[in-house]
Amino acid sequence: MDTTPLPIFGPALGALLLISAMPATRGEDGRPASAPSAAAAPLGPSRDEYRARRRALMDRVERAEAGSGALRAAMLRAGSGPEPSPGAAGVVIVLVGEGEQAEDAKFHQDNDFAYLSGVDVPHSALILRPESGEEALYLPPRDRSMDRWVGPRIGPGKDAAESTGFARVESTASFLADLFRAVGDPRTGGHSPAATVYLVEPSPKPDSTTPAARLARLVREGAPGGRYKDVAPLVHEMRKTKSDAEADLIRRAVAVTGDAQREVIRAIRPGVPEYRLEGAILGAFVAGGASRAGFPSIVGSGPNSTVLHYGRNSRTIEDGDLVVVDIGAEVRDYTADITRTYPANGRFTPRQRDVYKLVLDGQRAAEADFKPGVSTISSLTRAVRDVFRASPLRAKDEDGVEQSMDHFFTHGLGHHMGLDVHDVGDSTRPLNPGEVFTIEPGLYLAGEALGVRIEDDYRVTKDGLEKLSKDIPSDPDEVERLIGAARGGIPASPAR
Ligand SMILES: [Mn+2]
Repeated sequence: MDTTPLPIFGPALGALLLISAMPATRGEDGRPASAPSAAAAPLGPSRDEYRARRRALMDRVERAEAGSGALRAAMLRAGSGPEPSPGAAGVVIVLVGEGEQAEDAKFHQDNDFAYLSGVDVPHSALILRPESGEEALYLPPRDRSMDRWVGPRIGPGKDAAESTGFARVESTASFLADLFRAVGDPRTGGHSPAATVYLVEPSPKPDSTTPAARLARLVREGAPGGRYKDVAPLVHEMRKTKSDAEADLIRRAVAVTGDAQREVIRAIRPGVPEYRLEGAILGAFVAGGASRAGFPSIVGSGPNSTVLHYGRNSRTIEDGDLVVVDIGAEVRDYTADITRTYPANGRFTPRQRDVYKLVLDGQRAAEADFKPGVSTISSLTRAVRDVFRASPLRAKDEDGVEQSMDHFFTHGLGHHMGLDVHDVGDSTRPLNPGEVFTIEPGLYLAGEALGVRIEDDYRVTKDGLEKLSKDIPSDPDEVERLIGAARGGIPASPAR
């Protein structure tokens, strides 16, 4: 490392070492080293889009500051405010990416950092200056001996500026010096009236060890005069609305997840362990170009079909079981989330079919009820609950008491989806064009070892909903036909 820590960093040297330019010790996942260039990556946002996101974030921060800026000017006019000192900065936005991760994990960039940069190199950072529009990306210096282990990564310099679209790409070795130059005058030990600093986790909880928390502690210690604010809500508000390029990545993730559901249809039958289906699912993900599963795959048969987040996938599927398969491929950080419920032997029993059709009716009611800019996930939940309550079907609860079916819908109807499978977004706020979310009603009759969940992914348009997963069959007749066809028309067990 060619940088000398400034004196104020003394007490925080440990943190500095953690977030500064550590040599990479293990590789990324073999995808091109971040560079979101249009030529190299036909799918996904362009570097112009990433640059526009950073500009939009700076605009949001400026608007948020407009009030407090006006106040400061008024205080100065009244003679009650502090004299701004030379070197005291205005507003600074700082984010750090993920560091190296465990040996057994593929590198996964922090979602907010990925959203603003498109860069998936460990130990990256960025500084944005809203007033001037300046932006800089910081990358670990290139290390040729490390390149032999993990392959070439982009490093500081003109090439990375070209491929990422950042105005400047510097070495992480100069990150802290640049940061404190922006945040406050280090000659005063950071005690000058320093900048307003927008950070992720600006007031970290004592037990938080994320790179963002370590950065916040370091900056606060070095520049105690700064005003520290949370940038995450502003980024999350932006992340909620998906661009066309993001929607294309989600469509790809949905398509690969559909391939995996088709593999389940081919492999499912009594006598097969749940994990064999999980193997088929993960195989389809990788074969389809997904980087990984966006969340642990749920393959729950029989009694496990009623366990909402079942994940052991260790039971052997039995004749007469329903099997809940809740899975999502992740493509360039974007995750799909699709659940289908299958009869293990290829035929629903009359009772299973009744419950299945009610769940499907609930989902269709939510689709029909949807109005862009008006509906919320909460309002759709109520619509589905009404359908379940109105059904003549009944089942017994844990105490043996007969209940209407709404009693057995024991989770939320859906959630936003994107970089996170449970993405940023509020279930009580109206869903507007560009937002992507799931509708996943379910009924869980533990006493009958009978669980059904049907989950699809939707993008809000100005007229209504685009069902992204419409090509993945959920109609019960179609599901039976497909399982039968996969077996060459031979039922796995005598029809009942
Ligand atoms: Mn879900």
